[in-house]
Amino acid sequence: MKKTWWKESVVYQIYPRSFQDSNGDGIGDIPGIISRLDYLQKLGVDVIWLCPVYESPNDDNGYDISNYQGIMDDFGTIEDWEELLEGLHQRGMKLIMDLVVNHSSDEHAWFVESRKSKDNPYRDYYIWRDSKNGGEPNNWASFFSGSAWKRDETTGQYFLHLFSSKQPDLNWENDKVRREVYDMMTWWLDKGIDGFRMDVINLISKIPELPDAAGDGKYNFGGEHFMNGPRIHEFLQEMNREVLSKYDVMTVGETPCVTPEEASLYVREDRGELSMVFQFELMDIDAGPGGKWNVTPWKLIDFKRIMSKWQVELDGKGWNSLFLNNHDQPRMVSRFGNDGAYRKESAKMLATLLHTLQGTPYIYQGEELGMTNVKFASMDDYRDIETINMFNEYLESGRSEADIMASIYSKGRDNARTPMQWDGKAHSGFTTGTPWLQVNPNYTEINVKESLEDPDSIFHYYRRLIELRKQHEVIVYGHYELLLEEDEHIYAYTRTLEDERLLVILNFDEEPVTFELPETVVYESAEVLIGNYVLPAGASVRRMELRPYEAQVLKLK
Ligand code: TEU
Ligand code: CA
Repeated sequence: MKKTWWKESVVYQIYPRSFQDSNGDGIGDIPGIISRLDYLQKLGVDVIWLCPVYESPNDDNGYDISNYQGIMDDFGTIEDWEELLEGLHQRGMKLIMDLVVNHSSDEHAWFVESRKSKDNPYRDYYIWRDSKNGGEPNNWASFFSGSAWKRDETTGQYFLHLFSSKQPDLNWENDKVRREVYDMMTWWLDKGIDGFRMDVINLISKIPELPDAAGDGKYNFGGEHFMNGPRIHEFLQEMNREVLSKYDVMTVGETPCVTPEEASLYVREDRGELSMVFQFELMDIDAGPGGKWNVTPWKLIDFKRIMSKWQVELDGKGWNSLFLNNHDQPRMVSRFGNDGAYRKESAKMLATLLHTLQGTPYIYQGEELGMTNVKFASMDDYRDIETINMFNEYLESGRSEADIMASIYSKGRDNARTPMQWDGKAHSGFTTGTPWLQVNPNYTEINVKESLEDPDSIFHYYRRLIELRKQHEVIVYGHYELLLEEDEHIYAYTRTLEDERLLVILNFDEEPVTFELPETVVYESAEVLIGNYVLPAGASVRRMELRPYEAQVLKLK
């Protein structure tokens, strides 16, 4: 496998609205991020992925962009942004920007023009269709509830919006749209950024006939007609040729619903498309038949099967991204660990997994503190458009409020978006004003200040994991092999690179459990690289009594 800097890097994701407010308006901003660069450097991360900071009316917190080349007033100015980039580069860190080009805001100048008339030069920048049988052009559902179409009064035609009605989908069939996007990307790259995270990039090529989706609901998921569509690889190869190939950058495509076979088409090194993709197979592990809100218990056997499948099938072909949460997902310690009695142990155990698989690890802000999900008593305290739309739709369909709140508590996107917990002072040191979204009440115990002071904290454990990656090539490039496939409590595997070998042992249970190393793994000596408990002197790796959520990484010789 070819060696590159982005394979050896650890990425830290910043959701700017919730990271650090600098001026007391309750909204995180760029000067706030700048004031925390030393913190990020201390953690040791290599790359920052900055969620959208562009001009936006904030229907979807910046994922609805009204000007791709301007900074949102709430977040600061382009000069602030330039200072941020410089501050990162000075500290040896890189910056990747969010690229949201499946759709724009309806307040973008292109759409303002587009909706004016059927013969406006910008009409074909978006996807317009006539009504069918007096209703929408097809039966597709929006990801954010209801139809994916909205009728526009001016011309009587409908426009497509796979997300909110303030996020019209751009028409990638139009050469001019692609040219505009490539020019805009070039403009940012020439400013010196180090790459892009590409929002729902596998949705940009739709089957032009836009056929009805299967299903008998009023609106149905139409993914088969717009995910990994007919021209997707042509578009990405063109983007790579015209733009990306001219710079030494990393790209990560957000690609929901891809299999490893499909993913390899995006990331195979001989294809010239993307460095890696975010796939969501693990994120779907607790979704029931009705989708993400229908939460069902997950099993470790399935968890291991999914992780192993991606580890094995991409090995030697393309690069994995590794994440257990982000700004759209619940907090990992609440979902896959234990956010009660074993919060610290389980957060460290999950971190051990994240940092010892093959791929590039992504840390979502606050994860390094073991931040948890939140339970607000009232819907008035929620801000996320997906959550609010779902609440209204489900309430109308007769589901009980208690039932819906339970779904929100375990899956709502605001779980990840509560402000960063810096210290135990009012509003966790995030703002001196009123935060746009309330701080999780557990900030008095879980915060940066406490974590920096405690040598045994989750933060310091992450710091050591990141350091280890720099010292042992096997952590980055080693081949993965699953052990104890059928074990319902233990996740164990080896990583091998020539004569270097690691053994990773993780107890996913709150009960102690006995680990027995399969006879097939032969070794002479075992040295502990990192663990969340101290191994008793003389402990044997052949047979170990694992404590609740114990994690050990051993170097075998
Ligand atoms: O998310 C796309 C996506 O498919 C989902 O994860 C989705 O947001 C939702 O949570 C499904 O339940 C990206 C961004 O990460 C997200 O924040 C945006 O809202 C969305 O695209 C639209 O730009
Ligand atoms: Ca602010």
